[in-house]
Amino acid sequence: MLSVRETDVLLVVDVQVDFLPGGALAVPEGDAVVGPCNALLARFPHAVLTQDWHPAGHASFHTSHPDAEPFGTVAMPYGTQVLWPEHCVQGTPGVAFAPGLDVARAELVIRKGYTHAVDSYSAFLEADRTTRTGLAGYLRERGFTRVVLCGLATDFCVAWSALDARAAGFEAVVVEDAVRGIDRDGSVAAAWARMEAAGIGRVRLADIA
Ligand code: VGL
Ligand code: ZN
Repeated sequence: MLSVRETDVLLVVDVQVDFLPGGALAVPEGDAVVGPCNALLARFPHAVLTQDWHPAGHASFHTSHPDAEPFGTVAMPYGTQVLWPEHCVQGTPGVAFAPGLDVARAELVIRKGYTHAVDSYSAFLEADRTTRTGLAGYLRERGFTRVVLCGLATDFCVAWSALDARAAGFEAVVVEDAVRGIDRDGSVAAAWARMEAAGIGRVRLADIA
C-alpha cells in the first residue's frame, strides 16, 4: 500500500511514439502504459515527464557505427553501449508523447540523450555517470522526497532513473503495472533485482491510496 503525499512527485518516463507498437524502438505492449500513467497523473499532486531526445546521428544508434547491428554493443569511453535502432530523434514524429497521454498535468518536461556522444537512460545522470540533467536539484528545490515512476522501458530508462533517484537520496517506487520492458537477455528480471537490492519499492496501481 502506498499513500500519496504532497511531497511525492510522479516521474512519467519516455511515454513516446517511438516506444509504442509500430514505433522505431517498440516496447512490447508499450501502449498499455498510457491508461495507467494517466490514472497516476490524475492521482499524484505533482508530475514530471521525461522525453528521450536524441540528435540525428546520435552515438547510441547502430547506424552511427560502421557494420554495427541493431541491439549489438560497442565500447564507448564511458563503458559498453547497446546500439539501438534510430529512435526519438528531435524534430521527428516519433519523439512526440504518446497520443492520449495527459501531458497537461506535468509541471516539467526533462529531455535527455541530447549529448551527441553520450547516451542517457537515466533522467538524472548521463551514461558517463558524471553529467547531470539538473533533475535532482529541481526535485530537491521543490521539496519532493519520493519519486514514483511509471512509463517505458522498465529495464532501461525506468530502472536507471529509479536507481539514480535512490542514489540522489530520494525514496523511489515503481508502479509495476504502469511500466513495460524491452526485455533482452533477461534484462527485465535483472532490472527488478537491481532495483529491489537498492531499496526501491514496487507497487501496483490498485495499491495506491
Ligand atoms: C530507452 C533505449 C534507448 C528507454 C531509451 O526509454 O528505456 N531505451 N533509449
Ligand atoms: Zn534513447
